[in-house]
Amino acid sequence: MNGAQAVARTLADCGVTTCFANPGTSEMHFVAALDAVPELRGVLCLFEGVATGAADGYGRMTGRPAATLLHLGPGLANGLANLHNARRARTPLLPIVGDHATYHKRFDAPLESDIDALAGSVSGWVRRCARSADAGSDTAEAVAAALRAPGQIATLILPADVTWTGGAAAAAPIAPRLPTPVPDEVIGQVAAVLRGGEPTVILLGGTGLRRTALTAASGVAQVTGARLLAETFAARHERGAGIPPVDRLAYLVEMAASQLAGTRHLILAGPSAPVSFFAYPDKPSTPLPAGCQVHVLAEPGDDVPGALASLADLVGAGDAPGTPGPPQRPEVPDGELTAQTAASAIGALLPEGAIVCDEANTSGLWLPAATAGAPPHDWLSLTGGAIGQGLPLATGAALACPDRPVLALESDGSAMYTVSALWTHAREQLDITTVIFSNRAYAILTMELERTGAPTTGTTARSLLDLSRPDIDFTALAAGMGVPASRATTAADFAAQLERAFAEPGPHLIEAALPPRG
Ligand SMILES: Cc1ncc(C[n+]2csc(CCOP(=O)(O)OP(=O)(O)O)c2C)c(N)n1
Repeated sequence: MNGAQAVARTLADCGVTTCFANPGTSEMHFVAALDAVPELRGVLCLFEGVATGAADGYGRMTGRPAATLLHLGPGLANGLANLHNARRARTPLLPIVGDHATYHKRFDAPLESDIDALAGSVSGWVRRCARSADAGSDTAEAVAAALRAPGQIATLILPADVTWTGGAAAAAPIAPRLPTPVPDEVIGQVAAVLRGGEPTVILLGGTGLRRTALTAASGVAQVTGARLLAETFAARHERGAGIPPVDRLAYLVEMAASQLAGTRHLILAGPSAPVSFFAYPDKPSTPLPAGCQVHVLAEPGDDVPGALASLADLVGAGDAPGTPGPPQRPEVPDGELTAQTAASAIGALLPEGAIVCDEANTSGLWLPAATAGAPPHDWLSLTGGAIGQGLPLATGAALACPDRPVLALESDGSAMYTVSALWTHAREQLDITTVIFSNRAYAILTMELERTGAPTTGTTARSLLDLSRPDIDFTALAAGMGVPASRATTAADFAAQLERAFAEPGPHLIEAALPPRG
């Protein structure tokens, strides 16, 4: 067995069954090894940012890492923004980065670069495989590292000669570190805070936003009077009818501050303490009111649902069912197509079990309310603020859950970063409905221009935030990559096209022509 075969065999034996790949010369032996290991499915992505974003979506939905095959430093660099989002999501993910043969590196060939430095910027674990005899065991360690609770990026750098040299062997899986149980003492301290009766918010994040955790948290809120909020950009939030609803902490720091006004105690169940996304002149860096005490019930690597369940028992909410959200959908809208009427159509038609990949940005303002009472679904957000995530994320979610419909909600500017994901949607015939909110602007930045206090009247500045001249024809882009596409100009059109896309298997794209915001 050569090193590449040992890596591929070990991945499959460790339960890694998908590899999002954009290979080059140094990865040819790994590419060839995939034919010898049919349990490991290679999925071609036409840009590395698609491969890494897809692995993020896959990992969020399965709890298991996908591998990505990336070509030396430049390939990894192209994938870094979505690896950054995956790091923020705490997704288990296993980039395999090919490198020059060990003896070739000293010649400083054109693709030579500092892969270790690039990998280190997003990875919790990095290993450069030194010889083919180690390829299997290094791979098994990488899988265990990726799975280490709560999940992290574990990067394996694979020199070309390691892949083609024989004498390698597959290695057995290694048990990863599981979520840590929260000590009774900590749960007791948090229960005491809740019993104190002062205004308290429980901020839920990570695995605290799954159904069982939400039910326990909702019981705690019912019995103690604490309020629940969800972190602003959750990796995966289970929501919809029958699941206790939780509002998200707002993106804008002054709105988040008003949600938290008067709070004396903030209890963290999964997330870090909230901060403002950016600094602005004259605005605070944190939305927490002065004097608010922060208590950590559970850190991201802890057993967050378990801690909430124990807390519910301790405060006498063990049998309380929580307050599940009622089934409630908006009417199918009529009239002008706006972000608001589009949200109503989505709320009216969202299929049960849908996985929503949300990169709608400013067009997404009305989505949470419109979909709160839709049948149960998962909501995946832009965790790290690096746009260009939504279409790749949907790719991975669809491959992870082939029996569930996926809805990618994309704003036009963000879609263009990784638009080649549509080609993979078509090639793999993924059941993804993509909605492009086409407002022909970087609309959020027109708001941010004002919020930062920068002068707003310059025509050059305005033109850098405007996506017209020329208008982007997303139906033509989609058709060119094999995805059936249509354009909606009224709310009724949009609803009809959405209904059709949900009813037919395979990928579809709908360009929602919104009033221009440029
Ligand atoms: C990787 C990356 N590059 C640039 C940015 C800066 N940025 C933030 S929002 C934005 C424009 C978003 O426009 P669009 O996706 O059309 O959404 P809209 O604001 O119109 O709702 C840009 C360029 C970013 N967040 N991430």
